[in-house]
Amino acid sequence: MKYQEYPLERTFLAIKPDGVQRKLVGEIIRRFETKGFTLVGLKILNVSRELAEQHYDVHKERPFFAGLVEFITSGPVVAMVWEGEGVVSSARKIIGATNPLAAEPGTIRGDFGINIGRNLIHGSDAIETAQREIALWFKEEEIANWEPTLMAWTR
Ligand code: 3AN
Repeated sequence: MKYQEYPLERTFLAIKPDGVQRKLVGEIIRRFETKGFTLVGLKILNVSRELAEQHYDVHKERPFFAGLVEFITSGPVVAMVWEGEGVVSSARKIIGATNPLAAEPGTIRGDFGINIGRNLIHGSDAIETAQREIALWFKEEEIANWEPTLMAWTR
């Protein structure tokens, strides 16, 4: 049976402008690769105000909403889709707590950040959120399908 008939869990991750400007893209990708997850979507882009507002829609009533949109549109962002069993919650653990000062050492935010408004990376908080965010940021044809033989060692 084909691998595509067993779709694995997916999450959406975005390295924010601070992570890109600090040249942490390789370091961040390395952490998810070496954990064993599979990269199926990857692009660098300047985020439009419209995309930013849709992405952060759940926060639109929060006082920091304008700042969030301002920041995510301020420079290139690396948008990614990662695949693997349990990837949504595992990626959140690898990323660490929202406030980098509270994030454990060993996590991305714990190792590289100090500012809640500059917390380096976004990760979907649930499977349903991931589906919404992947559809918002990626076209169907921008997602790669790995051959089952290549996937075998992670399953
Ligand atoms: P997370 O990114 O850990 O899922 P959320 O979804 O609660 O955190 O918040 C979305 C983004 O909003 C965070 N990544 C952070 O950049 C920003 N944010 C959250 N809380 C605050 C806050 N109190 N002040 C400024 N920015 C915040």
